[in-house]
Amino acid sequence: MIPNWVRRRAMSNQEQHGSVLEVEQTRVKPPPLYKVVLLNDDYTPMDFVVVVLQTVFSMSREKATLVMLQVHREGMGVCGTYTREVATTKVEQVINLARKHQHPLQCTMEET
Ligand code: TYC
Repeated sequence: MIPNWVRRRAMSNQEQHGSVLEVEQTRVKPPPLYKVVLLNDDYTPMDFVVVVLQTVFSMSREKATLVMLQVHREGMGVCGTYTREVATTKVEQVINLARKHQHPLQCTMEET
């Protein structure tokens, strides 16, 4: 399968080959990826973290529980790896949900 980051350039080749339309594929550098990292704190309820992981990262309840427990025990955990724009949006969604419910839950992103 051709990855998204392969720029497809349709090039009219009329000058050289009459009316034949050729498609030229140019490989470009893949975009940098970012890990979205969830941070532990002493106050955010475990159930809330599980719901956030299910909602923002489309995790099953079981997977969300595993990630939440990992963050609880280790201090931080990776929720997923995304392009910069998607990672930024997910960090904002987590922080906004936490703020709305007055929990101190924090989330950040770092380049892989
Ligand atoms: N440590 C929290 C508690 O004991 C639970 C928690 C888990 C909080 C993960 C944040 O990212 C977090 N209630």
